[in-house]
Amino acid sequence: MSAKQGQRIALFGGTFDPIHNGHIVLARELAARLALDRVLIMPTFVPPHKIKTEMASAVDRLEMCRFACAPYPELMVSDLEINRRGASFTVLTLEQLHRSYPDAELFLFVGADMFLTLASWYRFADIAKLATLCAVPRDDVSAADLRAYAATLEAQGARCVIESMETPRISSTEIRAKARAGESLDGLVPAEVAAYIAAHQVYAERREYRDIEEQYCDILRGRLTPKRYRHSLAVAEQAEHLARKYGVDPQKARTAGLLHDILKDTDGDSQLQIFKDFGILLDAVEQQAPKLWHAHAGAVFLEHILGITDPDILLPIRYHTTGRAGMSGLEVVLYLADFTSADRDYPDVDVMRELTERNVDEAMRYALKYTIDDLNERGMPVHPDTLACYKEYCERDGGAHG
Ligand code: DGI
Ligand code: FE
Ligand code: FE
Repeated sequence: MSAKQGQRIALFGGTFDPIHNGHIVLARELAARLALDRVLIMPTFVPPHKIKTEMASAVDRLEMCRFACAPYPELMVSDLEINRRGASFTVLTLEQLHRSYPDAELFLFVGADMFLTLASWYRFADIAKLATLCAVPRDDVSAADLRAYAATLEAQGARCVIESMETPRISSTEIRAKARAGESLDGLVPAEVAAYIAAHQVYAERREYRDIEEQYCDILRGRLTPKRYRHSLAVAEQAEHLARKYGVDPQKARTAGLLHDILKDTDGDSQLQIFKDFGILLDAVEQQAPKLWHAHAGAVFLEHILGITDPDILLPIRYHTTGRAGMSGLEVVLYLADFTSADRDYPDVDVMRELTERNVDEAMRYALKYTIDDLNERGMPVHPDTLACYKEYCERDGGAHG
């Protein structure tokens, strides 16, 4: 992206599934009225488990935007959010734009219904500092409604612009239905977009959708080295196997195994940025041990960026490196799967595998002792969670033997 300093740049985000003439008219009209140099049309990433079957792929949504915007120099398509492969909070996207264009004045277009919820958006105060907020009234949300709400936002320091204008009433839902039925999309989308939809059968009825796991794999391939990717697949297999054996949910174990090292190959600064973005403070040992970050940052990333909400999946990932006192069955399964997956080849991996098959408590004691001894030898700090976990399993042993 290239933009001169001091430019006026607007962010126009949405699923754009597909982009249509209403979006184009709106973006161009706002660009004219607000004297904008550029409007960034930014299709949002949709996490795998939230994709509805009739949705177009991210690639198709992006391509359709590119075709639609090509004739207009003031419109520019941005793949920033889709390339991040994670749902983006508006504030994080604005911060990134601010870093890219430090002297630009930023504007944020928000749909009329969403505008009325702005005060509750993540880090709204920072959004308000970064951009002027713009909305356009519609049939169901009047200019008066928007202005009244804007006044409450302005009282919190926001700058707002409410612009009334005539734009074609077009719905993406209706376009998808027509496309599926093979009806003409004339007047609804630019001709190039209609041609793309037809040529690629973007909304065809019999479109096959890949399952969620395959889409997670896509995301992992984009973030991990080939070796670490293979490790993740192996841990998923082993976690599923152990889950069946020890009576916990095999599907959840598999998902946790697949995703447990998602940030292992992400650089330290980016991991620290994730902690910062979500207000997480590292404890003393974590601060000294970057190797521990990927588990904690990974869980935060999966929760906030990929939108995974199930604690049964998040907690095993959060604690897969240190363990902790009071681990759930799924946490133990992932912890042991990481030690015993098919790709592991440390000296006593066979002992570890044998114990894991035979007795979970003994396996945990062995793995934790191995880790603690190894860290001690290398003069590295052992995390209190690791020690508390080890202590718990040692006490359990005491109980078993009277
Ligand atoms: O990510 P993996 O390599 O698959 O495995 P992991 O998540 O168990 O990471 C192991 C690394 O984390 C290894 O380099 C040792 C380190 N580690 C594990 N527990 C502790 C620890 N480092 C410190 N400083 N303290 C710990 O308690
Ligand atoms: Fe790990
Ligand atoms: Fe691992």
